Amino acid sequence: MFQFPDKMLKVFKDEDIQAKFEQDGYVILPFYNQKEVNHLTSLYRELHPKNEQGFFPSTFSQDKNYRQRADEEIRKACQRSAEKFLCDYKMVCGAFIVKNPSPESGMCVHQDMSLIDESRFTGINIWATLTDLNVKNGTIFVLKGSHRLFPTYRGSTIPEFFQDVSEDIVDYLEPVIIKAGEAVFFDQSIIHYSPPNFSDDIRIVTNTYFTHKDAEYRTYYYNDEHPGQVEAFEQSDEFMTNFEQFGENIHDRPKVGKSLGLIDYDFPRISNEYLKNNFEKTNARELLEKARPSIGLETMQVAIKPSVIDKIKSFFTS
Ligand SMILES: O=C(O)CCC(=O)C(=O)O
Ligand SMILES: [Fe+2]
Repeated sequence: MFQFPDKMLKVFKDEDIQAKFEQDGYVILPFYNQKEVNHLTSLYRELHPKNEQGFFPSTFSQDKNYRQRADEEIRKACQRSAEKFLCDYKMVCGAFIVKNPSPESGMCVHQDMSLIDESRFTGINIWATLTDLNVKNGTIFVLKGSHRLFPTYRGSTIPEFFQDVSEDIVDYLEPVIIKAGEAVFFDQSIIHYSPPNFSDDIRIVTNTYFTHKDAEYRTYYYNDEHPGQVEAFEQSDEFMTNFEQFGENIHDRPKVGKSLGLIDYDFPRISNEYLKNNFEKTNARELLEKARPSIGLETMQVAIKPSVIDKIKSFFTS
């Protein structure tokens, strides 16, 4: 088990932005200019695999060239704004995350997998949109402040502390409504949800992962042969771009990285009562209901609980 640091190592130049990020677990900032939006949109159209369907992050592609070109070009495009807003950071991985219109294009309520030692560092996504976002075309929803509820080790094999209430969490979420070029910077440990894209157009965002310059990559693995413990692995900075187990063998023990041994973990769990006592209700459920097409509702159930597909399809997800 670990404790969060009392004070996060500073990565935002501006004190107010840093404080807001620490408090809420996310902050919205203007990020790409029109030229950068146009460049990345063309790049996506040039590079992406033609058979892509539903929810599709480039880090999921079997095509290493696509993954690497996307990574390089997105990180380059991020440089201007990253230099403006950030200090003492390293930008580790850039990716496209696309939602083609489909009831299957959502991503369940989740936290992203741990990628660093969170007793010292914070892993942050710059989730920047190339199109205007709204509830219908699949923007994300966040549970404000949930990044600091419990220190967690997260990975596809590790039970989530909110697994008994993932359906109830929807009543407390807030949508992130941002315009093309804007970004939400969010702590990877914040609880978030990404509903399906019910619009007629493709939704393209870039996601760039960064952390403090001194942080090293860590991933965690649970196996019931060791109850009450998780195994930590040291990984290289290229882990996200190169990891090949995001497909069907995501639940296997990692085949890359160096084992750092077993760590005690108390596997926290929360109840609906806990949510009621700690969060204010929002109108998220109503917004989500309204965004669904009015016909065929039974087949358009908003997938909130993780399915096996959800578990294997995301790259930033545990
Ligand atoms: O792009 C999205 O809508 C959310 C993706 C996400 O949360 C993830 O890949 O972990
Ligand atoms: Fe995520």
